[in-house]
Amino acid sequence: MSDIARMSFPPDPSGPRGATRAKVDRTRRPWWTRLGPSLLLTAGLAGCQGRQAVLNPMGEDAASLATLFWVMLGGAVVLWLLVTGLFIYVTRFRTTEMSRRWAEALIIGGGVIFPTTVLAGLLSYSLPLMATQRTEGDGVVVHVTGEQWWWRVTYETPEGARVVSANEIRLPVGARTTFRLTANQVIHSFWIPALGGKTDMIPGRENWMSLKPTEAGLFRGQCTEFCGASHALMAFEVEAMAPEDFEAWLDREARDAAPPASAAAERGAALFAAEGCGACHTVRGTDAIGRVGPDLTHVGSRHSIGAGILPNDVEAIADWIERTEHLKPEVDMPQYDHLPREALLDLGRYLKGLE
Ligand code: HEC
Ligand SMILES: [Cu+2]
Repeated sequence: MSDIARMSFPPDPSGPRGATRAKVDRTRRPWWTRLGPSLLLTAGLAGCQGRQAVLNPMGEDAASLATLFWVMLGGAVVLWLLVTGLFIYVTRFRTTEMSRRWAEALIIGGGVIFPTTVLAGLLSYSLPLMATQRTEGDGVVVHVTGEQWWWRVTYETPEGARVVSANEIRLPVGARTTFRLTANQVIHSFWIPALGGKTDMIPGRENWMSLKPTEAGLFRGQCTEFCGASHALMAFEVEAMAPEDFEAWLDREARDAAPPASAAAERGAALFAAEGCGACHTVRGTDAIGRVGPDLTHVGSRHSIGAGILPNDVEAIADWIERTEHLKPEVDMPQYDHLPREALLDLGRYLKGLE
């Protein structure tokens, strides 16, 4: 036995007796422990119900992908049964030798003709499914840039107006929307499982795709290309809404920021200016015009903050500003842990008020 093997498999101190006992224990295992695997499977399938689930399609493209998955799964099950059946047949029932002609027919038929037909069939079924995602949309175009580790989002209306936002995407239900995707510095990947397939975001290049939500709702998107320390903390909210609600929302999103509505929010706004937050953040209608971080003009109306990692309330915003580097390793924003909690809360009240 090598040293390593001895290290990882120390001899059982209780010797052979221990081994016998283990055997006895196994037969006495309570019946419910055998449920483990099926419980795991159930838990796994329960995951398919969530708002970030491929098998719970809320858009045209995701629906065709889900059908493709079930067709492939069905095909695989049929093939598996066929091969297993054949195997059982030749090992249990037909144990005499096969004639050479039969054997050759089986190898050529089962090993060449059959798989070629099945795979060609699947390919000709699945390839045309990509066409819709390559269909140009007809309403707004959404430009999304993968940043470190957040999403810069710009809506471009058919009239050419541009509305800047971040970390959240709103879409009209029933319309096909074009996404123009790129990245800053490293490759990211853009994926809204409930709505469709994913597309890589590559620095210096623009990829595009389109998506058509068929039902209103709040979904979750996620970066799906490892992009650094906080890759797993790079998500976003997607809200599919009725077309008229979407138009109204876009109108509001295009406006300048609301002025602070309370004394606390005013103190927060003053702190925002004094601490130099505006060097990195834009709040339209104020002196803050930075472009390093997310646009905060309407940050208060987003469903979450920090690219989908925290709820959007005064406490969470204060936490984010105080412990940014702790909440998101290697983040591009310094943390302001020197500020007293009350000041952080004022900042939170100001930002939450930017609806
Ligand atoms: C050096 C640039 C920089 C400075 C200065 C800065 N930030 Fe940030 N901020 C960022 C970046 C980058 C992000 C995105 C981080 C991420 O999610 O990966 C961010 C994110 C945020 C978010 C979350 C936005 C969203 O869409 O969820 C808030 C809120 C915020 N900053 C507030 C502040 C406040 C308040 C200050 C000043 C006290 C400040 N920031 C100073 C760069 C900066
Ligand atoms: Cu990423």
